[in-house]
Amino acid sequence: MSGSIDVERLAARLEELARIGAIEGTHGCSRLAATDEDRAARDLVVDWMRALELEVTVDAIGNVFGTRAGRTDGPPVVTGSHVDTVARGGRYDGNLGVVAGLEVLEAWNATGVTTERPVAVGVFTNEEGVRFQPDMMGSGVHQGFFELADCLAARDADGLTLGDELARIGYAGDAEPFTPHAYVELHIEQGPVLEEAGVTIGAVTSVQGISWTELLLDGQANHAGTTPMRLRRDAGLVAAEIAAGARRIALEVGADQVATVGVMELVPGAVNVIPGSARLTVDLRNTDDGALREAEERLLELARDLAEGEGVALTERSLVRLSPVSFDPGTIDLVERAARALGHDVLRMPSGAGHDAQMFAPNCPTAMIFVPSRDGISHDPSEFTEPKELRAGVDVLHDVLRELAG
Ligand code: HGY
Ligand code: MN
Ligand code: MN
Repeated sequence: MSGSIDVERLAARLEELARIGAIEGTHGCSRLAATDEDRAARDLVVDWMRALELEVTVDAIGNVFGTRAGRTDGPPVVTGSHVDTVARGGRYDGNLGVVAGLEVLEAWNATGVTTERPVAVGVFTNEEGVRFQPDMMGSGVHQGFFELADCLAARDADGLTLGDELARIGYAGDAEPFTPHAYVELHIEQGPVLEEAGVTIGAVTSVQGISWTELLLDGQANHAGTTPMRLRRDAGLVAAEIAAGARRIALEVGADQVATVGVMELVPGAVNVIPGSARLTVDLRNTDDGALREAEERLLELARDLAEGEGVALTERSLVRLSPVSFDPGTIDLVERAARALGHDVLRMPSGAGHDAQMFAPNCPTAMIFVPSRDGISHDPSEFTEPKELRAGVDVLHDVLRELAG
């Protein structure tokens, strides 16, 4: 830990970021990827980076890196996360990892610490995948998992492409991707595990598999009053039955399986019109890839049967499919050792959420540090983590980065 870590300064920066796209009357914010709010948050972080005399670079998918020189050149140790949020998000998801990385570098600037290797703070484009799919897009392109051209061509609901939007907000860069010496990310847990265990630090062992599918249903809009039940081709009914079926499949597959229908749009969406079409998304996740595949197959089989039974056409589109990823044992050990040396309890645990770190894991020693989420809530404005827990997370990050950077 460093005496120069200032958790009030860190909290003030989280507050300043949270004011960008603030949701009235809450502590949360709305900052979808490549919107004006995302630009404002990026600009603020770049200002902080410049004030710390970091070398600021932007790559072709809009990832921003602030790099502090080491005594030698060569691949940097990277930390960081994302500043884009879900549509109604909290202030800690992603933002904590960026601000904590800057806090560590600021403490080193203040105390004249030098490191063998450079250390960079990354701000990765479109981690959330809400406006443009897939998620973890910037880190995925950076680490060669997603194709740059495909991601720049991704379109939002209004048909705007990410490439055009990055150019519009001034974050279409040309910095070359690179393989870090190591990657460590501080993030809120976003679930109930640490809080229920009464433990402050999570040493994350892996990220579970993620499967997102969009289902389009095309039936027949008709009059709600004059159309006999036997003549209906009700896309809304099929959408609702799929959502109920997703929950049943998750419970039947059991263990870590989770299923979420987060988007369900019925058209025309009028009280007296049978929905002619529907768009829904299904988010399936599991730590076990085989079980996840079983859940995916059962969900699609159910959707096809339900659609056929109602005479509704079904179009399936996979939005993202990521297998479970394990982090580096040596780096996980380093996280646990650093946390225990600081007097914190540590729990080894998988991550239920996707993270930029999972894109680095195949290419360099990678791990994550979790701090608790109050009531296990995240992806909601009420997301909260105690200042003393923020402090613990930054202290562990500091010591881990110091060791990795030499
Ligand atoms: O969906 C996720 O797990 C991440 O927040 N993008
Ligand atoms: Mn996140
Ligand atoms: Mn998130």
